Amino acid sequence: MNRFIRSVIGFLGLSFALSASPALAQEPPAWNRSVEAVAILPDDTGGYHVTVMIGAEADGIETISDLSVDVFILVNGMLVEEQPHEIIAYPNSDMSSSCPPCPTFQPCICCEASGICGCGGIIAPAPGTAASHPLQPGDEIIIQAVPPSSALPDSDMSDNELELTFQGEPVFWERRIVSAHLAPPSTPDGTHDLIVEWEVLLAEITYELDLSTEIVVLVNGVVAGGVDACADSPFLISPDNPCLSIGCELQEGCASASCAGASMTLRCRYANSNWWELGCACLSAEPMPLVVPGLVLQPDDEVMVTLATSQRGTPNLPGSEAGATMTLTVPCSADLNGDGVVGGADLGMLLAEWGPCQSCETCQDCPADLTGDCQVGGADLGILLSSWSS
Ligand SMILES: [Ca+2]
Ligand SMILES: [Ca+2]
Ligand SMILES: [Ca+2]
Repeated sequence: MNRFIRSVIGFLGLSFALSASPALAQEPPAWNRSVEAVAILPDDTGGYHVTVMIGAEADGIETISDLSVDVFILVNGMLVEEQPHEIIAYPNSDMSSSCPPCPTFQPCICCEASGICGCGGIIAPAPGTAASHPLQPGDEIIIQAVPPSSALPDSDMSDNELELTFQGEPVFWERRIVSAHLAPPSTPDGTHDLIVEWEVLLAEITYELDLSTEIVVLVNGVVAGGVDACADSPFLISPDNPCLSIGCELQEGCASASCAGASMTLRCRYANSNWWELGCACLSAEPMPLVVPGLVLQPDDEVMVTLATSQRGTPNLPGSEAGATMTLTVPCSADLNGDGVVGGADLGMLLAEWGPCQSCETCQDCPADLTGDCQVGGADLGILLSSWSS
């Protein structure tokens, strides 16, 4: 969606220039679709599924607009698949609860009061009906997004085609949670901090991707908090050498990424993914840590953390949801004696309880088991020490 972001910025710049010059007429409405990215994933027949990410935008519309698109997939010049896709753009006055937010734009996108609207979405055939393609290394794949005659034409056709050479390996991207845990509060009625480490997997990407992510915390099914992983600037992946062509060694530089102004190098590593049981992929050299502060939790709460796609980011691929969600246990308070501070007395109680818990149904059963694994050990000690009252 980076191209989309750039085009929005371009539009804003143009609007400013026009408003500063009253002699010029207002910019007419503009519609655009674009091919943003392509994933090529193995299926269980030995062939490959092709999944396409389409961007759609409508600037300055005042009526419901048809942005439908026909997606054509060509292999070595032969048309092998056609996916008609309905996309409806609703101006702000028609926005309703039935119109989903980005990036799942199917089948509609909603436009903001500013008159600028845009979304990206994954176009993938439904499971079981997906076309299987017997791809060979070296095959030339072309994706085209063509407005059907019944829909509004594109104002810019230069971004409606994407071409790549199949290298014989899957092409995918994925975000996943490496670890997540709740820090116990330092007082009995205190709040919890959620510490999340996340990473990206991607292989054979040949174009820039925006993998910006938001952490969303659900408590008993209700959104209770969250944080934008790249609030100030998008998490952009810029491919350099495709990972698989240089092997699964700890090689730096298969791609680079930036988040909130900080740049990082991704490296090739062995990785499990949903697509490729043990393959190599570009991964961040170290998991990226994030903290969601100040969660008010009760011991019986069901806490779930999810890596959600940022509004501006490339959606996750269908099927990659498993690594993007984790359910957590609310830890007991590190203030074991309940005197309002974490200190030497609590440390003494923890050491006295060292070893397996006799029971661990509630925090009262085994207070020093801060990790919830029904034993008191080094991990619990570490949490207690990190909660130490200053
Ligand atoms: Ca276009
Ligand atoms: Ca205490
Ligand atoms: Ca424990």
